[in-house]
Amino acid sequence: MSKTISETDVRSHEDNGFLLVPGLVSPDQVQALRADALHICRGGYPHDKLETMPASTTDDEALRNFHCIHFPHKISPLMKQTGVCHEGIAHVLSKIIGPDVKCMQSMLFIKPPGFQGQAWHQDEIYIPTRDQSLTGAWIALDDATIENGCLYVMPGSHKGILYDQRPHENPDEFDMAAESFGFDDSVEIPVEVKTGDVVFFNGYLLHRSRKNRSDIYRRVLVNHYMNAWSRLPWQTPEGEPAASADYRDIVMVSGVDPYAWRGIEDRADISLRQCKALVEQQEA
Ligand SMILES: O=C(O)CCC(=O)C(=O)O
Repeated sequence: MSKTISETDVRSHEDNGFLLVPGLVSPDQVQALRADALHICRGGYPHDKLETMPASTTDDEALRNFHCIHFPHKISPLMKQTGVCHEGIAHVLSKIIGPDVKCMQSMLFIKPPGFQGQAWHQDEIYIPTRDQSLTGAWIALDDATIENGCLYVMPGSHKGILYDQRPHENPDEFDMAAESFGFDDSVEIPVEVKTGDVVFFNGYLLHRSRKNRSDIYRRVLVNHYMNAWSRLPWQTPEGEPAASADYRDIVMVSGVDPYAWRGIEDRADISLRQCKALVEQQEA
């Protein structure tokens, strides 16, 4: 039986733009997701972007190559079943988004020791839903602390605008993604969490994470969801009318798909943000 959340939790998410649900993913499920993350990094799922590593490669050697793997659920049935479609996560989403919920993206952050975080941003800049229902579910596969680069949020910022972005000037702290600017960030708070906790956050919420200054990996699976009734004009192929565009490489996780008649597409492929590339980029 999945954990249920209270009306107070739902109100808190509405007011603050984020909600921490402790222990939503069980220790067994975390263990399976960690093992699967390692399997992906070792090239265990055949894919031209993922080199198969020799059996002699240590776990550390396999993991430390990767900062983030986008769309792991497209190659791993476990990332899809246990991660994207997690029953407890789907239940919480059905309360904070609405009964009908779809997922369009997953991201597996490995974030090894010494590697950077993400500068201030809002996820709706990248994934623009029509009804502002974009919601991230940030699943901690390790304890996330200030030292190893936990999430920081600006409570209530989801009630504001989408801010402009610019290149940031702190490559030691943040990776190459642009930063949002034009707001007072003095009220940011760190969201330190335990393994198995899940942080839900709205796509307008300003958030960032800092460099991993510990010797512990900070593994996180982040999946993005939205109201299934809102079409998603994202990654629209050239020639498709923008006004009615709807990204259909989705996974339904709760309720019914109002646009089922449009079918499901197979568009997204995994992409890698590799540590080596980041190091070389910084040294260039
Ligand atoms: O966990 C992180 O380092 C950043 C995650 C993030 O920015 C996101 O999921 O949008």
